[in-house]
Amino acid sequence: MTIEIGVLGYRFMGKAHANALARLPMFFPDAPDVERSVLVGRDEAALEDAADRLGFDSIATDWADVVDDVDAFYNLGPNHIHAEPSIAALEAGTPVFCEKPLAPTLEGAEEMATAAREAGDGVPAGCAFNYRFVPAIRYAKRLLDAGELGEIRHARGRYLQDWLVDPDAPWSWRNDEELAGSGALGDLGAHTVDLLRYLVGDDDLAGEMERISGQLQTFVDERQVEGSDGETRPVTVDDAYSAQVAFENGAMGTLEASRFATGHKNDHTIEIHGSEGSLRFSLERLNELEVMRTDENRGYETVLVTDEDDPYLEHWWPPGHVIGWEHTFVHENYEFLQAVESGGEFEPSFEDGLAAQRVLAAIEESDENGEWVSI
Ligand code: SOE
Repeated sequence: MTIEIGVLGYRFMGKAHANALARLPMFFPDAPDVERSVLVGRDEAALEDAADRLGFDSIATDWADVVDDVDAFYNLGPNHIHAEPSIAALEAGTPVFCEKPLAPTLEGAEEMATAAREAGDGVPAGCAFNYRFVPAIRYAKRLLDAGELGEIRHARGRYLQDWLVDPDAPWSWRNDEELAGSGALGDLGAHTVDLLRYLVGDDDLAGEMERISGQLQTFVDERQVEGSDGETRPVTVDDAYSAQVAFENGAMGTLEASRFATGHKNDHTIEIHGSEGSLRFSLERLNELEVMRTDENRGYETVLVTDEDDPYLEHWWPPGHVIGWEHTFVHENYEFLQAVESGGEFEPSFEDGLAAQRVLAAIEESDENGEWVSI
């Protein structure tokens, strides 16, 4: 079976996923055969050029003409267009892979998760939290699931970038509540919430996030419109957020993200402390996992996660020949397309996307009322 894919969106995420689809046949020969069938967008000229560059057979300017005609629909557009096309595809029985966060609002995420439930088990609906597919994160999950860190006491995640530090950096859809829903909270915090749920959210570890207290901050409240003659638009979302979390099983959590963390380009770090040991991960050193075991008490040791028996690595290069950010998209596409071919489950699903959205909404509510909020 050749899976014909329709993709909405051809900028940053369009390129990341098109690159991943192009790499699959060479590095994952057991992956399903895939055709980059149709690229969807509004600007026909830009679309033609992107389709040519990204290897698509055709273009369409209306997603409604596509969602019922392909074997899988990728929604890689800005957050405000995640819901309607994805729901239409699911109602047509077409599997959907949607970029994160699932939606700008909790209501939108609930509607999308309902559509996925109603589409039934044979129609995978995935939320593209690509950091679950970093080999070092999979290695961390193996340690945690084996109980090697013991009782989880602390889970900490922060995602620091600095691309908006310059007040002259132009306005974009990521700065607008209508288009994005939130700022660093949804764009970056969604990743961290999902990753902590993936790593320690099981009942025998920290469990789900139960209560949260958080704050949002906007440092620069208007930005110039690129290419305009001095026109500005308001920034109606957060530039940064921080939160503290109470997990079901008593563990404590801290979360933060910023677009103003000078000196940090794409620094997503996770730290887990348990009764038997700890682990530390940084996206800026994504081939490594730092692990500390109390019974050896030698402090943190750096594990280079590039051996052939490490997750996904047998598909790439010999040990030590490190991989990068883009490879996480190859891994998540490999898993999603196998689910499409088999009509099976894919995680993270729309349920996971909704679970993350509930945490984001609780942080927004806590920021508004200044109190702890139950999730
Ligand atoms: C923000 O700049 C961003 O592109 C996020 O939207 C992505 O999800 C993240 O992986 C990298 O940074």
